[in-house]
This record gives sequence, structure tokens and C-alpha cells, in this order.
Amino acid sequence: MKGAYPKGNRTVPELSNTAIAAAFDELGDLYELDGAIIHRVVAYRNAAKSVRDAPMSVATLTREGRVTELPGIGKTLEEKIAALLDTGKIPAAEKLRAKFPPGLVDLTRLPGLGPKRARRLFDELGIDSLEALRAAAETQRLRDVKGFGAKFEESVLAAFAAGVPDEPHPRVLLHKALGMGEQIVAALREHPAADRVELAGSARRGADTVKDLDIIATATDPAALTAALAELDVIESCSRTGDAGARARTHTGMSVDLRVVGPDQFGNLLQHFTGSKAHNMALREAAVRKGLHVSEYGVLDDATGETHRCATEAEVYALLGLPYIEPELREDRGELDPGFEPPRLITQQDLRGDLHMHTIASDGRNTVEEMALAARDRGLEYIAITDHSATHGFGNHVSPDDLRRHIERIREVDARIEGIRVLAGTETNILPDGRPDYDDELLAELDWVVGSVHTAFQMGQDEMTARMIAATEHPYIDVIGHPTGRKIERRRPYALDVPALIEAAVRTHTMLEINSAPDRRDLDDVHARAAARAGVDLVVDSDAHGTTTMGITRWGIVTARRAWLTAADVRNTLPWEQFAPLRKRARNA
Ligand code: DGT
Ligand code: CA
Ligand code: CA
Ligand code: ZN
Repeated sequence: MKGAYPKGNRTVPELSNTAIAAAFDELGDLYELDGAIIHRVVAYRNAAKSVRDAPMSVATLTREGRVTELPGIGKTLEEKIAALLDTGKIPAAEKLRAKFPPGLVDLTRLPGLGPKRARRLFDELGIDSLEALRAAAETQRLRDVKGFGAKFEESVLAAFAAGVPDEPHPRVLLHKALGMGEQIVAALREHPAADRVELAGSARRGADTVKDLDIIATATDPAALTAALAELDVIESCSRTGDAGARARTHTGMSVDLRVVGPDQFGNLLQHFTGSKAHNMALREAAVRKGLHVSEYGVLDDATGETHRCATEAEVYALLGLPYIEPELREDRGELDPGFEPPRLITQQDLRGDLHMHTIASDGRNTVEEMALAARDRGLEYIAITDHSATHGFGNHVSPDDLRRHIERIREVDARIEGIRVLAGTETNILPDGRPDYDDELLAELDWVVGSVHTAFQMGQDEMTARMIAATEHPYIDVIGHPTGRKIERRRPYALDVPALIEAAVRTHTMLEINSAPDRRDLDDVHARAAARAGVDLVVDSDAHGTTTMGITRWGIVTARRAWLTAADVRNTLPWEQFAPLRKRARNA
């Protein structure tokens, strides 16, 4: 597997990618404090991200003279990394650090306080440390500085009350965690000592984010397999835990727990470490009522005193009188209720259409034709081209005149390319009053309209809910795109009454989207399940911005599975002839 070759005879441990990235982040902050041009600051931030995301040791890449292969790393940065590796220091950083009090950079750990603003507080009030900042907030001196108000003072005090994070330790988005996890599992499976190797934990359940990777394996030679983990290229450090386990850390800073067990207990351990914790606790309680005690080692029968070991998870569940429960459902959300019937969960192959994607007409990377051909290669039967509208607010967008020409182009591509239907659509911005930002007359010429909120999302809940409901009442808005606007780990959802939106969607036959962008997955699992139960027509869309990311429907599908959805719950599993009449324009015709 690419990037997971054994690394042979490594010598002493080098600086970790995390440490190198932190040095670049600090350098970016220092330059910004110093008032350097923004390009230079951004270059260091990008370099930090590139190093942090690199699956292999950046120190090793530097030693091998290959570090400039990484995106955003050129000659200048290569020199800085080399200096850092050889001397433990970057001279430019040393020089800048000497110019400022050591506590000043710490200020930037607070929300709403970048280096530029921190510098202003230093220049105006002499604030040079977190303690000084807190004191100034408590005595209400911050509000007198231009650009800082009483609100900022409040947020500073709230941040201190909540505890300023020492070092940010964000949970990893599922697609990144699985990218790493699947690579490690594939590499371990290739090892001659390996028998079964499976990912467990939150990554297997398809959770939004993952703290660490859990891997369960059986092996003819457990010690050889744990040793093999340490030798993988993606692994920064590794230590043995007991005789058949290891805890490792990847270059991206994620922990990996490997447990090697006997084949007769593989099902018990896989079930236990897949979790969730809530599912396991509920499972144990249900078992106790039947006189059974479940642990990671087996199922103890009170009546006989015998411990059953299970080679498969299905056996564990069967012993408890339960059907096999898919990992995505193991969240204690009713999957252990008496009479539970496992749904036939939707798969990515069930999708026939993809109704949200962008081209170079707005912020996409490919043409209509390229998107159409890529979709056909993926086996899709129909797609809608839905570029951004004029009030989208950033990047390219499609003016009404542009849209007329764009429709013609899409029709031309559709006529020319066999084997896929290409629909003319838009992702129209929902204005603060709930109207779309194109005229109805123009929207009527399209085949499909996604309505999304991309601007003014700081509204109060009543206003935002009214805005969304008004959008569902529009005769041409077929679906609400990424309905809550959340960005996982980065942006909270809009203040929105989701049950009220669901009700309006049912009443108006407006579909709701499960957007598959890995940092969105919006609707989320809980809302998507509520929507399906209420009778909303759901679609799973890629929102792809290029041919290479069309496959991200994988993440929307995982969300749909966590929402207990079957193919029948998701409308774009239907052939076009059956899907078309569900659109509002067809219902209202
Ligand atoms: P995360 O935080 O993304 O790593 O989430 P998980 O679910 O992977 O959690 P983790 O890695 O702490 O533990 C893996 C699984 O082990 C967890 O899903 C269920 C099981 N487990 C861990 N701690 C407990 C516990 O205290 N009680 C029970 N019943 N199961 C546990
Ligand atoms: Ca985990
Ligand atoms: Ca774990
Ligand atoms: Zn959008």
C-alpha cells in the first residue's frame, strides 16, 4: 500500500511532524506579530498544515532531500527544516522571538485573538501574557482599545473560565482517520504473521470524528505483527503494551492501539473495542437480565459458570439472542430494543444520481463535460450541475446572464455525452428573507434547484428558522443544501429549529440533503433519521468541486447508515424516471 512501506533500519528518533509544524505555526505568528506581509505569514501557515498532514516522517524526507515534494514546501522552507533538525532552532524565529515578550504568542491561543490583534493589545496596553490579558479583561480596560468591545472582554473571561487549551488536540475528521486506519490495516494484513486484522472503535462506526484508532488482530506470531506496526512508514513511535499489543503514534499525531488476540476470542474483542461505550453498557445490562456477563474476553453464563469465547461478532450477538448489529448502529439509539429488526442499510452503490456539484463556472475545478464523464465512469445515471449563484459572497459565481449561457452549455453536453443524464441546476443562495437570489422565471428554466444558506448565518433562531421555512415554501427550491451549515470541529450549526424545518419539508415536499463533504455531513445522523421518520424525501449528494472528489458520497452514505437509512429512504437511489416526478416543479405542474 502506498506510503506504508516498511522503513528498514531507522536510527535515532527525529523531530516529529507535529513539532516541525508547531515551529512553522509559531514562525507564522511571529512574522504576523512583526507586521510582515501577509503572503509570508500564509506561506508558513500552509507549510505547517502540509507538514501536519504528511503521512511520512518529514525529518526523513528532509534528510533524503525530498521534502520539497510536499505541497507548499520550497527551498527556503527546506533550509529552515534542515536548520531545525540540525540545531533545534530556526534562526529567523530566534531573532523574532527576541523582539517580543515570550508570553505574547500565547495570547493567540484565545478565540478571536490573532497575532495582529494581540500586537495591538501589546502596543496599546502593554499586555504581554495571558495573565496580563485576564487582568485587563477583569478591570474592563480592553473595551477602550479600538476594535475590541465589551463583548470581546466577555469572551476572554469566558475562555479563561472554561480553561485556555494548552495545546489544541482536535479530534480527527473521519475521512482522515479512516484514510490512515485503512492504510495501516492493509499494510498489517500483508504481513506473513497476520491472520485477521480489523479496524474497531469510532472509525469503524463511522463517527463524525475520531480520537484514536483501535485495531484488533489475530496472528500466527503476535510479537512479529506488533513489531511490524512499529516499522510502518506512517508510524512515528511505537511501544509494546503487554505481550500482544502495541500503542503507536502516527506522524500526523494520532494514536493507534493494536491488540493481537487468539482466534477464538476475536469476535469478543472486536465487538468490545468497536463500541460505542454506550452500546456496550446497554448490551451488558440487557445480558445481565438473561444471566449472562459480557466482557471483552467472552460471555460468562451464570447458570453453567462457563465462559463462551466467540470467533465472530455475530456469535456474540447470537449468544445474547440478538441479530447482528452493523457497527454504524451501535450507539444505543434503539438497536438493542426488543423486536429490533436490522435495516438493510444503504450503500454507496445504491446511488444512481448526484444532485449537487460545482464546475469552473463557480468554485469547482473541472468543466461540465469532465464532471459528466467522471460521473458516468462512477456508474451514476444522472447528475445535476449546481454552481453557486451571484450572492454566494466569495469566489466565482454565476450571474443571471451567465446562468442562461451555462444552461445552454449543460444542455449541449447532455445531448453530446451518452450514458448519463446531465441536468441543469443551481445552488441558489437563500437570502435573509428566505427568497432565492435568482428570479422565478430563470429558476423555471432549470431542472433542479438546491437552495442553501451561504451568507448572513449569524441570525437568531427564530429568524433563521423562518428564513429556511420560507425557502421550503418556494415553488422551485427542490432541496435544501447542507441544511444546518455546520462544519465539523470548526463551525457550529446555524441557530435553527431543525424539527420545524423537517415539518416544513414534509408539508411542502421540499427534499433535505445529506451533504457528503467530509467536514459537513449535514444533515447529521440524528437529524437525518428524524427527517426520514417524519417522511422527508432525503437525497445524498457529493457537493463535489472536482472530478476527483465525486467519491466523497462515501461520507454522506456513512451518515445515512448511522441514521438507519435504507436505499428506499434516499430518493436519488431511484432511476431518473421515478425521481423526476418527485421534484416540486413536477408536483406543482
Ligand atoms: P474515540 O474517542 O473516537 O476514540 O471513540 P472510540 O469509541 O473509539 O473510543 P475508545 O477508543 O476510547 O474505545 C474504543 C472502544 O472500547 C469503545 O468504543 C468501547 C470500548 N470501551 C472503552 N472504554 C470502555 C468502558 O469504559 N466501558 C465499556 N463498556 N466499553 C469501553
Ligand atoms: Ca478510538
Ligand atoms: Ca482507543
Ligand atoms: Zn454549498
